[in-house]
Amino acid sequence: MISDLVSICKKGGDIIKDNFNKKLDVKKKSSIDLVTDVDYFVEKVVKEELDRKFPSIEIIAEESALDNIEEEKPVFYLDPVDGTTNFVHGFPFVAVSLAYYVKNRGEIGIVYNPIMEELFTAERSNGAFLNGKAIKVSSTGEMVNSLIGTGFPYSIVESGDNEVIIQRLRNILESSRGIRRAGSAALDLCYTAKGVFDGYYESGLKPWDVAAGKIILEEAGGHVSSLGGGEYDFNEPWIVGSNGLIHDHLIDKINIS
Ligand code: 2AM
Ligand code: CA
Repeated sequence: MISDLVSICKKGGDIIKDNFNKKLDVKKKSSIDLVTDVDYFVEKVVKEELDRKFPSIEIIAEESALDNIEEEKPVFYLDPVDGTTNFVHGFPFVAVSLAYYVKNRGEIGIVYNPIMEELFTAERSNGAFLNGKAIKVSSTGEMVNSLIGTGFPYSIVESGDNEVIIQRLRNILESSRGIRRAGSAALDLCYTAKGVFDGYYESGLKPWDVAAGKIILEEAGGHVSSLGGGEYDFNEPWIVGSNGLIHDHLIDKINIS
């Protein structure tokens, strides 16, 4: 199954690559939440291919998600373009993210960045790979030696009260080597899996943003949790991922509200 899914993601990725740095028709879902015709087109092509190969498996995809999904059933989570703002602005941190879940448990995760030609893959209990080579998380054990990824919800503009978000940033800035805000949750999780980031946290995400990256990070030896440190599920407002070693230290800095 995974090789079929990789081929399908590559088809989607080719469309992203062909349209990167081209003039795009950009629409707004909210004041800073963008969508382009490429998001819709990649989603259409990937969904058609999935339907053809795996007709009985439900697909939950960003641009056509329904509310009444039975997540107990086998399901694909698809984000056709994760990092749409990056895509629109020509920042090359953009990916197709596809995951296969059975009974709410991740079985396969694929995150493909066609611009940087990075294909992250993982199957449960079989390790995580970047372009076919095994990857694993960093061995950094202290916050002071850590690079931390994060992201901010699109609602940050409307919400007005962002003091807690700023306080978390302050805590990380004052305790780590630095913060990166790269703009793709799927790739942030993969960069934690690859040992580039030592930890990552974000709120306000949807299943298709994190479903694939979560398996990849776990299979690379990392740990994923809620803000309180308990098990992460898609209903949790916050996701925290790390190499495992700094996990509690990271939570200590951000679990402040
Ligand atoms: P997107 O590019 O597919 O929209 C940036 O911080 C990351 O968070 C991206 O992966 C972005 O996904 C996602 N993101 C931010 N706010 C979001 C929201 N309200 N709903 C879904 N995804 C969001
Ligand atoms: Ca998207």
